Amino acid sequence: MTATTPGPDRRTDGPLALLPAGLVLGVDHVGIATADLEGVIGFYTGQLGLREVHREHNTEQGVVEAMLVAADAPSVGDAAVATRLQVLAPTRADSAVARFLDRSGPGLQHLALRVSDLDRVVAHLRAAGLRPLYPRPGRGTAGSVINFLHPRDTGGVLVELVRPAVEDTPAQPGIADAGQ
Ligand code: V0V
Ligand code: CO
Repeated sequence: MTATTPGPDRRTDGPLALLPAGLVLGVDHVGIATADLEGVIGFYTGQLGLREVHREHNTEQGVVEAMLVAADAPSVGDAAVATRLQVLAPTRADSAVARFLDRSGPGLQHLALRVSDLDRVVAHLRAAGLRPLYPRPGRGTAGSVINFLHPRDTGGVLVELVRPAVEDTPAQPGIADAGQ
């Protein structure tokens, strides 16, 4: 059986014909909401050997967030290429994470897909009739830019679209503008 290699010309019909290849790169991270940041981090680092590679206070989102990676994740370049866990604790009562905790309790809050060009993906989604939450990109972790799709539009999962900061983006064969 011959392996098929995805390429820029692989889409010829159907809805995906509108989405250029090379824009959606994979799962960047999964977001876990908690009121107990240190407790959750302690579980994943202590029991499962993950390591914390980043932490910051995002005032726009009203969260403190920590990024964790598996200790044995591939280290091509750096941890930016590995799928991560993002542990989020609210810093104000009106933040999205605080509302999530009030309604649902601690647990999985969002799924983040890594994209190579956020503007193009958002434009594609708008053209398809979807409603990304932000009119302009928001500020994400470590200098990334982000937008979200409401769970009502996705079958129940809050989907984040994240374009990593340029220096965190591994080279993507065939994506000429990935570093811009
Ligand atoms: C709400 N719902 C969810 C949900 N949040 N369903 C699944 N996962 C979630 N996280 C459902 C809820 O059960 C209701 O379902 C319905 O949506 C309520 O909609 P709503 O009235 O719009 O609810 P709100 O006011 O809680 O707002 C939800 C949205 C909000 C998605 C609009 O959470 C938001 O703006 N999220 C984007 C920002 C964010 O999440 N920031 C934290 C991560 P029924 O009852 O209608 O069925 S920050 C981050 O990841 C960063 C910085 C990074 O990665 O760099
Ligand atoms: Co996130």
